[in-house]
Amino acid sequence: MKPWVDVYIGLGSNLHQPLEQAQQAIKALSQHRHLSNVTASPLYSSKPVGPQDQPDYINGVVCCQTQLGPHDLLDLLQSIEQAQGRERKRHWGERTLDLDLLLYGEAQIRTPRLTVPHAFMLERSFVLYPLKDLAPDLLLSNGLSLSEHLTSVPFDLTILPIGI
Ligand code: ROI
Repeated sequence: MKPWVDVYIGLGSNLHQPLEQAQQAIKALSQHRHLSNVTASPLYSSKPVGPQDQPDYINGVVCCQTQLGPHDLLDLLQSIEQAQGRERKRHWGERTLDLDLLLYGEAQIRTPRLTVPHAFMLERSFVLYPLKDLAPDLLLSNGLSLSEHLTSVPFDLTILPIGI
């Protein structure tokens, strides 16, 4: 039997009814036969990182367990993005749905397709705060706790008052 691994997935959308995109993605993850114990953070609205002439984003984080390897999991995430008609207009620009593999257990992965932990996750409030909602005691691979990181990243999000 392959081991079960705890994974964290970042969710972002700012095109084509972003809230529905995020909720649909959470549903697809929850129903997938290769994922179990799927839990989602609250959803947040956030100002774009990157060009400012694009709509605000909906962001959240999903935690689950899987026996899939990291690249198979990446394939699964990309298939959900495609199923929801993923559209990306420009670099660091608006997108229908991003599902980013943030953490795969404690693995450090660097391949042409995948960098885990996600390269920018420690700088981004829209990743760190929903991650804290799910795993307040998480220790990161650089030896720091999530709370220690949060002291250097201001809370600039709006929590959405919507049950998911
Ligand atoms: N900005 C915000 N606020 N949320 C995102 O999910 C997001 N995703 C991106 C870029 C374009 C970097 N900016 C973002 O990929």
